[in-house]
Amino acid sequence: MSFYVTTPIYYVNAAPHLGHAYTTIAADVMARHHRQRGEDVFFLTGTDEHGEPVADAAHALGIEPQELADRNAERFKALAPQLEASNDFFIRTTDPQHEAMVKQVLSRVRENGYVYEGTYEGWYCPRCADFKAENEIDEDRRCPIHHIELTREQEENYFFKLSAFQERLEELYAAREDFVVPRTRYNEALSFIRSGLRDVPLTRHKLTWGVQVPWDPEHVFYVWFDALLNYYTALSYAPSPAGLAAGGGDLAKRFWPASYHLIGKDILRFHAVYWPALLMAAELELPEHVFVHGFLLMDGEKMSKSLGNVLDPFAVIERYGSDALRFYLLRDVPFGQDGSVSTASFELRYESELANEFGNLASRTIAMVHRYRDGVPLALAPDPELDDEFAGLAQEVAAMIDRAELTAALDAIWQRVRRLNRYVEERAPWQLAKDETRAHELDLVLSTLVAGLRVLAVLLHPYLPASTDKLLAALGSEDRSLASARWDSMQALGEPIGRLDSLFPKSA
Ligand code: ME8
Repeated sequence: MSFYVTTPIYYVNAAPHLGHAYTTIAADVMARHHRQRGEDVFFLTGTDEHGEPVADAAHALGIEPQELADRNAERFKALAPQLEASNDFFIRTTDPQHEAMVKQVLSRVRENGYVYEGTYEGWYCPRCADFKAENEIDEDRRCPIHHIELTREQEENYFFKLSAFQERLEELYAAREDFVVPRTRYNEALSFIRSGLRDVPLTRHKLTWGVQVPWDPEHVFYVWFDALLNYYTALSYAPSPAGLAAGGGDLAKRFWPASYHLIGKDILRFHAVYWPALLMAAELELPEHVFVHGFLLMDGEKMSKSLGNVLDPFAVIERYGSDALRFYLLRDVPFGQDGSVSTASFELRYESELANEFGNLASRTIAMVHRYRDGVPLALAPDPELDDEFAGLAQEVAAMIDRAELTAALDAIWQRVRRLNRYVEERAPWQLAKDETRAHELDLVLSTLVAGLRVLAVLLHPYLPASTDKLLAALGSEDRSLASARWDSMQALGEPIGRLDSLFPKSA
């Protein structure tokens, strides 16, 4: 089994912000979960460095686009490890291997008859690097996303014959109802297709900052075609990730087509319409799923670098740690929908859930095993009273993550965190410890808590990699595999457990 997950490649016209961190975190949760299943995983992220948004930002700063790209690509690259993102490769679209492969694939698209010369005229947003359809434009001719004035552009271009794929795209959507998820986004993409596809510019000749068109060096490829192809080109030169290596070193054989492209709803049309059409034109296999998440909102507006209302993920991580940020974003904003984020709701989740519910459960369990049993829980099967809630949990979570329901899966796990907290309260081990005749009951409760914590730590590992590593180490368990989180095979190891510092200190 192989699993290939991608994030969008981010524009280097400015520094990374929380919105970028969000998609990267979500993709990382999926990648880590699939590795826990023993699958051969490839997780790709990177930067989109060509096109007008980058060229304009560089000129505004009085520097060359390459210099700006180098500067900001470093910041995006640095963000990944700070988020604990386990990406296998970081692609930059200025990588010469990427550029060479873009030329090769788009030349094939032309040889296959899907490219022609023509004149394009339309309303253009330089920040989106996109022409807007008439029905997207409001009366004052502003970009619905950036609120800047659109410009009327007319250009001699090469065109991509998107219209030739009208029927095949409709067939694709009819045959594969989970090609785009969630459903609302599928419907949106399908209605765009049904409204009639028009050909789109494939090249630009007013710009020089891009991948040169091999059959006409006066032109560069329109940035979106160069960018979308990253998902494919990366596999031609990324180093092989450690893994099962089925199919040898050829990553395209091992991982293509992608299992999931994760994207925000702002770039739906490119991924749900242009991308499959382009792949058909290049005779490449289509991805299994495009998952479209919503926007993180602050004060009701989409956070974006151009609007300036950004919340700095670096600052949040420095104070609370990356796990807290990962947890908050996937817990508080239902994955797939828009959601507001704020420091107040962040602090509430941190205190009430991470510190009080999970952190406390872990530290009091470990403290009780030390206090009452000198740090050695008995090797007993866990209390059958919890079977209903814990047996089958790993499979339930896996099924949800298969559908990219990351918030629902986290919620299912969290209900069991709460269940285990209730179990402690109901059984009151501190009372049992006072009565020698109830020693066996106490052993059962302690073994059950240790087993329950191990299940929770393994299942939470993709969401909270740093703190669950500490917890599993304290529990004496090196195993992170999903199989090790099966309740029916679970028992305390009968080995001494370690000590644990507070996982989520309140004074953070
Ligand atoms: O569009 N909420 O790059 P980009 C949630 N280079 N997610 C957000 C967000 C927010 N407020 N803001 C950004 C591009 N994102 C192109 C992509 S792909 C072949 C080329 C995330 O830097 C979300 O994933 O504008 C969104 O789709 C992406 O960042 C846009 O990043």
